[in-house]
Amino acid sequence: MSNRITFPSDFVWGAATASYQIEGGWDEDGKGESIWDRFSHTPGKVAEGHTGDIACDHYHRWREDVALMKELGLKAYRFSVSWPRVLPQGRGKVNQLGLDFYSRLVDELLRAGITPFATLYHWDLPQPLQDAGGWPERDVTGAFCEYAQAVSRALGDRVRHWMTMNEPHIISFLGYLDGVHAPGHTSREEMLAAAHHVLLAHGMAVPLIRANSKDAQVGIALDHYPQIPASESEADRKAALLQDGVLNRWFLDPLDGKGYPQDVVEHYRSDMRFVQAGDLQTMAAPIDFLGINYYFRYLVRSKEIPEAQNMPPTQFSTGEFTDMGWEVYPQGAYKLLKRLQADYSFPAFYFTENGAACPDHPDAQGEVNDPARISFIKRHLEQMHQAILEGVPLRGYFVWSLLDNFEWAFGYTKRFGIVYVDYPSQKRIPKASANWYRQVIAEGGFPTD
Ligand code: IFM
Repeated sequence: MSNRITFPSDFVWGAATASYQIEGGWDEDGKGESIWDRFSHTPGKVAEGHTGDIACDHYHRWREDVALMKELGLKAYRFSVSWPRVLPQGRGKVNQLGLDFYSRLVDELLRAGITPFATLYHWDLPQPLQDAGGWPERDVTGAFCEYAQAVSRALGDRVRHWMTMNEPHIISFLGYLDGVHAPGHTSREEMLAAAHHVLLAHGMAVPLIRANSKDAQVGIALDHYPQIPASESEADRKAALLQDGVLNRWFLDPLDGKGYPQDVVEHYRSDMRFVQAGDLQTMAAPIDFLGINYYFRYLVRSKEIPEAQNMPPTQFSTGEFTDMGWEVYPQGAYKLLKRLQADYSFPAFYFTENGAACPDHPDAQGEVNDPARISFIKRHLEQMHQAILEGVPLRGYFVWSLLDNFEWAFGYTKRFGIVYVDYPSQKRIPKASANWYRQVIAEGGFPTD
């Protein structure tokens, strides 16, 4: 006999995307160059030389994409605004045509009964700001405030749900330490300063958004990685704790008013000269929700810490993996929620991203069957449901992603969408997971096996 899982009736069912990954129109209507335009146009940076120049052509197909969302029964849509579309130079003169694009999108969403969740920064920094030093330079925080003002003034009468930043850890680590994301730098000091200024800019922007958007719900989306010691040994447990500090607590603690975690400060041995009086207070501006982006865990085994990265080595367990090589670990969703509730004071949570890359292809009938993705989402939702039953204030779930799209350094070689995109024709084909998700939304849950 099968049982059912039923989510609260006001649970927000959504899907997420990001500007650079889907929009295309990279130099249209006055849009300025972003660091991802520059990076992807630089040979050797992105798989197969792919760029976001056209992407899913959402800049032209937004109306049809909203119709698709409606057809799927989505209650909410998380998108990001392209900073250089709105402020081509990063600050100064506003490009009205850029703002108009998002204004039309929001109107269309509302007409379709879909609640817009807007993210201000999902990695497409205006190139002129990078030329002036980028996130490691404190001045960028002022530019971000100008941008947050412009967008929240224009959309704040209709958008109530806001996220300032997407994944400060990825912005700083992959962009300024590992160099695999734009702008491709490899400096520990730049990484630390960038992370600081991203959190600071977030804190500075929160009151601006509130001033422009009545009754706004303001949050930030962090990428989270449960750190599981590979054994019970003291060494593995210590390594897992440190890595939790590096990847999770470094961002969570300051947002929650705890300042930077001391064990990690000592680990970095940085002079932290980028921290100025009042910064920690600004970063801890009260938020209404924490966005959780969750994909996989780390299984941590202690060895010596490689000085170059200053990170303990990690080892994934064997088992089930997605096309990204990421381990499928649904229990992480439950563990994360319980941990965040126990250790922090955020009033509510949304799963702002979760999903799987699969090697999807249309079959002879033109259908795309993706049972692994359905299974992935279903098992993660089961874990979230359990956490809700135990009192965790999880308010909604956004699958990553609505559409197959530009997966950063992997270009279009990885498919995360519940909707297949045939890039040459730009045809959208809802995958089996989209049809499954439609039913889950309509029924507010699903049968368990
Ligand atoms: O595609 C990304 C997204 O832009 C940010 N979070 C993780 C996703 C999958 O890698």
